[in-house]
Amino acid sequence: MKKALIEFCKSINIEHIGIAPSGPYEDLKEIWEKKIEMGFAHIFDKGSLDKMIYPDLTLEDAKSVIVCLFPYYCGDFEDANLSKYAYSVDYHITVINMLEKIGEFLKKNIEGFNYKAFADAGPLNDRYLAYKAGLGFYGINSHIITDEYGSYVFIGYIINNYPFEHDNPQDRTCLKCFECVKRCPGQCILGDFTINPLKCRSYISQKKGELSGEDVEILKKNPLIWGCDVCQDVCPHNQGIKKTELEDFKSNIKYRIDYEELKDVSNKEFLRRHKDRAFSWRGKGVLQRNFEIINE
Ligand code: B12
Ligand code: SF4
Ligand code: SF4
Repeated sequence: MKKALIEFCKSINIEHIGIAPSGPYEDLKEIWEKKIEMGFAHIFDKGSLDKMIYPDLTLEDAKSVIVCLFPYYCGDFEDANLSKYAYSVDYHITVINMLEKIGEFLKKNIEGFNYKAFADAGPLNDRYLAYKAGLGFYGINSHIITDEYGSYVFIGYIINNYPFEHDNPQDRTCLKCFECVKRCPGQCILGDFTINPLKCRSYISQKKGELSGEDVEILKKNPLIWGCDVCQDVCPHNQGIKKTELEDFKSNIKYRIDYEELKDVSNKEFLRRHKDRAFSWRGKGVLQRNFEIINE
């Protein structure tokens, strides 16, 4: 069945697929408890820690987790002011659609097959699953990195009740050149494969309301009004990589929002135009504020 699953995934352009065990993930629990101790956990809004460790709290008869990567690199644009992950239609939509295709295929081929598919907003830790499923290795910048597509890959997974044979993690990490640590605008890459998310420019660019003086200084260090790509752009694993083959991530690209649009268009109209984009979920006010801070 695993062979049939891999074949099916290839037929819909998913090259990176692996199987993670269905937990419990005791090693992740330790990492997470450390994060809570350091005061970094409250922004994640992840529901209960138990749900992250025990997949059977989400799917009662969970036996394995199918994990897939979705490459999204489609080139560099000199005058971009949005982050690469937000150039295309919102990846949550694309990834869930593709995972649902896999779920439907397995439902037709396995009696009693049951599953739940997630991307980003699910109960488990996406990077941990990709690591466990052998799909990539950890970078000091905390990303999951692949040889072909670098770290510009989204992660999605399907908790399911079929005991697919697990894959093994890759026994390697990134090159540890520490270029990401040196160049990070928030100086928040801690050197142990984790970051302080509260000082991450990506987080600050998505924060609502008035920013602290320190946050403003961090924001000013880079021209992107949404997200941050510095720790990926400088990484040697992201040089000379392949562009995505996925239609959704290479077509209908929007890498820049002009100030006139932010200033002159109502929030309602802005959302009508861009509601299928990852950069729009906080509304246009946050983008306008960022633009003004960065270009003052
Ligand atoms: C909250 C969140 C954020 C927060 C906090 C991020 C953070 N690093 O903590 C903010 C808003 C800052 C953020 C920013 C970004 N995010 Co984000 N984010 C998430 C989310 C929803 C939860 C992450 C989380 O729980 N973090 C807590 C820390 C402790 O966990 P972690 O970094 O995910 O993974 C750790 C564990 O797996 C652990 N670990 C476990 N086992 C092992 C084993 C070994 C050997 C090692 C070394 C480590 C290790 O170490 C990892 C590193 O800290 C995930 C999706 C999800 N539900 O998992 C996406 C996710 C991590 N984000 C993603 C992306 C694309 C981004 C941005 C690049 C967006 C942008 N361009 O602006 C930046 C990158 C910032 C960075 N350097 O991480 C992708 C990453 C894909 C990838 N290839 O790794 C994810 C997986 C979404 C997805 N489904 O594709 N994000
Ligand atoms: S996304 Fe930007 S601010 Fe966040 S860790 Fe990477 S380089 Fe630092
Ligand atoms: S820039 Fe260097 S240290 Fe940072 S993730 Fe890439 S290889 Fe690792």
